[in-house]
Amino acid sequence: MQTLALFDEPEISREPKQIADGAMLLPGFALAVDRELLEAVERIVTAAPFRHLQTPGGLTMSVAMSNCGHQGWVSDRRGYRYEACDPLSGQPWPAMPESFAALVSTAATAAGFEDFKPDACLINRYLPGAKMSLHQDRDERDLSAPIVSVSLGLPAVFQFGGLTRKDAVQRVPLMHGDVVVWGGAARLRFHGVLMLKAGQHVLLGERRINLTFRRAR
Ligand code: MD6
Ligand code: FE
Repeated sequence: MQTLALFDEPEISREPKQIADGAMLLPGFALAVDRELLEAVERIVTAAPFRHLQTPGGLTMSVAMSNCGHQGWVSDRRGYRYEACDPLSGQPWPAMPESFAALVSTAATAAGFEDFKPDACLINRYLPGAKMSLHQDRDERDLSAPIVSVSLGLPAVFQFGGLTRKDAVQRVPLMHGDVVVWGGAARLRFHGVLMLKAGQHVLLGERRINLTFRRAR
């Protein structure tokens, strides 16, 4: 009885779930390649280590970040922008692994966005206590491309709002292996991540890693 009830739980279904017009949750879409993704992340952050960026307002972000791909998202006192080189090393960001590009393009197609070719992958690392305040992703030149986001490690609660900061916010639990694809009418919605709760994940221990793929240029 218990087991049957568990299989009926909507939150563990693998069915794609529409979060809003233009935004889809693909539960477990990245599970089959989770180890491969994490090995690639290890290689990338050996070359371009996680760091806590400063906001233009002078605050230090609780989420640590790195990037791979032709463009990397950075923030400092001068503002938010994309840079081709890691400011820490002066070297180009590590290349985006073929496995990332393939997964992301398949996910985008499954959500109705054909031919997504990301040039930027932001890698976010959350330790317990880290959070991301409500924001819009609007530093990309071409807002017609979707964004694909892959969650790994500890579960988090994604906040999904509207087109203005004061709009009501939905809470969407994101588990290890979940992929979110959004674009079109959802592209400029406000969103954030609630403070990460302590826990232990079998592959990542006390961490959550999020990969966010975009077309920046
Ligand atoms: C995160 N994600 O999940 C932060 N932005 O850690 C984002 O800020 C985000 O997941 C745009 C689209 C999807 C995302
Ligand atoms: Fe974002």
